[in-house]
Amino acid sequence: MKKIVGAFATAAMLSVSANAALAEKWDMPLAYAATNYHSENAAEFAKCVTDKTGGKLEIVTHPGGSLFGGNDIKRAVMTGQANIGERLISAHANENPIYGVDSIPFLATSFDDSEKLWRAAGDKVQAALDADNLVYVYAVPWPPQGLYAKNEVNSVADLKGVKFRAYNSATARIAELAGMVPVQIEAAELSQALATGVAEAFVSSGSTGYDRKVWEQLKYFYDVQAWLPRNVVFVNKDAWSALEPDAQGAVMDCGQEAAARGLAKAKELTDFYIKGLAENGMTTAAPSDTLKSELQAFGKTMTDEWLAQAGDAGKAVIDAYNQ
Ligand code: PCA
Repeated sequence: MKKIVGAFATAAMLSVSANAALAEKWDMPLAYAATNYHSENAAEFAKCVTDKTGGKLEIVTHPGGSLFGGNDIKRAVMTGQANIGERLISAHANENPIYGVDSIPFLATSFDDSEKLWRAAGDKVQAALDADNLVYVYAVPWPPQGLYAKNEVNSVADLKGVKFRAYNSATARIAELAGMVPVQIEAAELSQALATGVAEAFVSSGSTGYDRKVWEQLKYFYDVQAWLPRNVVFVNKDAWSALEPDAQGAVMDCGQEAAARGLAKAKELTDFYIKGLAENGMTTAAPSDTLKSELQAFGKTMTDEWLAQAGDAGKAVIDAYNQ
């Protein structure tokens, strides 16, 4: 009897360890706050994959830059330090201009146009990621980008010498064109940068201003609607290749759902965020005609610069978008 129980126990233990060997856990670094809709959406995506694979592939999100800061997430996933991650892709436009296609000022300024642009750029973005040892899963836009400032801004002259928080090369270039002083800061460090005077203005969506409670330092939000940048979720290619086909299918299915859900959330929350800024004492307004036309002139310069950098591939994307 004892022997039989022992044999059963051994068999049970073996099957447990066999399952354990099959089951995989992937850590998913996220740069933005746990309560931000991108992070909540990623947590739902992770649960979807875990459920669909019956726990064979468990994905665990780490929001707020807690596992890797925003600036380190892409490299971490490229090198397999994490198997999956989410990153503001335009922050990598210095590596490949195609990553900056979503941040060309005044090219695509509405959700619909931003979707159209992303469809036009899709193959090229995926190819760029592939060359970086990454597999594209899904992307979700931020709401349209506006200008945050401490003091009233009626024209670009009012921005001269201001310390400006940049999050990618497009925002840094705007700072340069406007005679501001750019400093690259992740959203997770934004509140502190404003509180200590390291930054006094920035371009972002209502979402990030709301998340970071920037009304504690800044008083003005101009709803410029300059572009809609994206967070992209990607997987390390070697980790991807090692997955069973059904797990790969689960990741892509859940990714497609996440793209649609995230887009709907972004649209739904756009006004809520701007109202939130106003309710907390900020002046929220459209930019003056002067400011708008000056920023549009920067947009023209930056479109030409982007096209010069991105060559034929870039031109093909813009042509497809304009069709
Ligand atoms: N929020 C992010 C990127 C764009 C946005 O709306 C940020 O400010 O870091």
